[in-house]
Amino acid sequence: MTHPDPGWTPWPAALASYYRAAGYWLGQPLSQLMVRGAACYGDLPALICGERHWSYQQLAQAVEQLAGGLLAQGWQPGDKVVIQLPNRAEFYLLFLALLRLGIVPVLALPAHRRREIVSFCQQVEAVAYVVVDLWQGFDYRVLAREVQAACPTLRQVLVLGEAQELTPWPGLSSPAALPAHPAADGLAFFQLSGGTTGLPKLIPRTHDDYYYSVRESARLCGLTPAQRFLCVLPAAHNYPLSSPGALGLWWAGGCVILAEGPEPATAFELVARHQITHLALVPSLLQLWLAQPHAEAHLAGIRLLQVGGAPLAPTLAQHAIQRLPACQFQQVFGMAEGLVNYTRLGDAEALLLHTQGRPISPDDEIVILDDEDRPVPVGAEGNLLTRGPYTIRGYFRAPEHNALAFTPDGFYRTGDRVRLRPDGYLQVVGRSKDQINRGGEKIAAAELEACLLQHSAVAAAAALGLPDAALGERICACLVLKPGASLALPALRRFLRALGLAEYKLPDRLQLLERLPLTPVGKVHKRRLLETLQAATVSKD
Ligand code: AMP
Ligand code: DBH
Repeated sequence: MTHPDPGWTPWPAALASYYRAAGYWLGQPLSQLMVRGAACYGDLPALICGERHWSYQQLAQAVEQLAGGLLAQGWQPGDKVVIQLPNRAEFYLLFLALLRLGIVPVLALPAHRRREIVSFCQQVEAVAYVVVDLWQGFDYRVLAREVQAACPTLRQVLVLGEAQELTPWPGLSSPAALPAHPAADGLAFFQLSGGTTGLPKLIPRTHDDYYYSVRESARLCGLTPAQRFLCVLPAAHNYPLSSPGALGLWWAGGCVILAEGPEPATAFELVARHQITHLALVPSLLQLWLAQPHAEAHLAGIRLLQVGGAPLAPTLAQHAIQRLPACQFQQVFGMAEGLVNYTRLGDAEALLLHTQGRPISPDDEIVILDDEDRPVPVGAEGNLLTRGPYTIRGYFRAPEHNALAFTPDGFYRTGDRVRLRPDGYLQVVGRSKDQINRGGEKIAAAELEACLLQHSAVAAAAALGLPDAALGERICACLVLKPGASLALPALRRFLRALGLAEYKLPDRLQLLERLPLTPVGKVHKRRLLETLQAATVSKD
């Protein structure tokens, strides 16, 4: 074989044939979703963004035209493009147009900043970067110029809105003969990992594997053309994109309505205006929404309420079930690396309250191991590892990290501590990975620590997730300062922002310490540190 190393690990050939034979992998690229949508659901509403509406037919056409426009810019199949757009229709149009062309997008989030975007662009050698002009007071064109200066492979920055000297969003009147649809077993796009290392890792998803997870998710969530899904989480995130998310809705013939954000008053207004029937929330949002006056009246039309992305307290789940009796409640425990678990419609309340569901596929292999990689007894707590028809076999161009994050036989070490019940349902009890889950947003402690250590006043640093009633966890930076140095939280946050770190990764709290507790091998003893901080907080109360 003379192919250059693609940087990602395909499934072994025997397993791939098995997944095809089992009907999981159809040999169809994700771009078929829109072709099929136009054929099956033609004039039904597919997408609403503000005052703009698209039927399935119109959406398919708009995607083809945008693809033509991108070809006219000189973009080519196989190119890598970082896209960073807020919840606007153009995000989906661009994503689908790129899939149609076999151009591989990296799905950055609007919250990402220079440090993350430069890392994505450099890792994939991106030829283009797509942003909006201004959003929530932030000028992405300024960011784009900084990114361009750091990334020599970037030939173009495309801007939705006022482009200034950058390239404007291509006009939709560029009919062109499009190339053939891409190969289904090839790389479709990069999803992002919350990560556990110093730099964010990229998740290579193929057409075959993602399409399978989307179809099955739509089926087991009982989606029909009557479903109307309000997307309030960032549209590029794996959960609202595929579990079953917008793509699942389009498989089933439903309609996706975009909200710019999860703010309850605007979301409730959209729920009413568009007769929304389906929501996908993280626990902190569920709590916030239910605390609003007349929440149950606002949400009375919801028929499917999904909650996932972070641990959900059974009391909050119970509260939601009681207050929204006409609604099916569902827990979702998923990861952008693949494996997604759902409680099933009609499951007993005990399952809905106390489990995070079971895997999508009968061929999702689940093993629970102790810290020495030995199987634990059935029902005992341990580390969750998984392998299956839509779980990646390795991060992109990360051989050293992959040797730790995957077993030699291809199981992904999720870093989640779980129990596997005899009935096949999982309960998430914690995590072993050094990650903070702040309201569903994942922060790799190592990445934050690497940034903290760049401050000239800092001698040693540890980032911790402190339990928080609203967000699940908040970020605490525990620092040992150099002799004579001083540092306060606002200045620290300014420093990290200037390093180009995303806002959601900035510490909520700063704890100065004389020294950090260490384990016998000299690593920071995070459990002890957490216990010390919690004890100190309790004694202060
Ligand atoms: P990522 O790998 O960045 O996509 O984040 C996925 C991680 O989010 C999982 O490995 C879990 O740690 C966490 N997560 C997702 N859903 C849930 C859930 N329902 N309950 C607890 N943790 C969750
Ligand atoms: O947290 C996640 O990453 C997540 C949660 C629910 C996810 O990727 C998913 C469903 O697909």
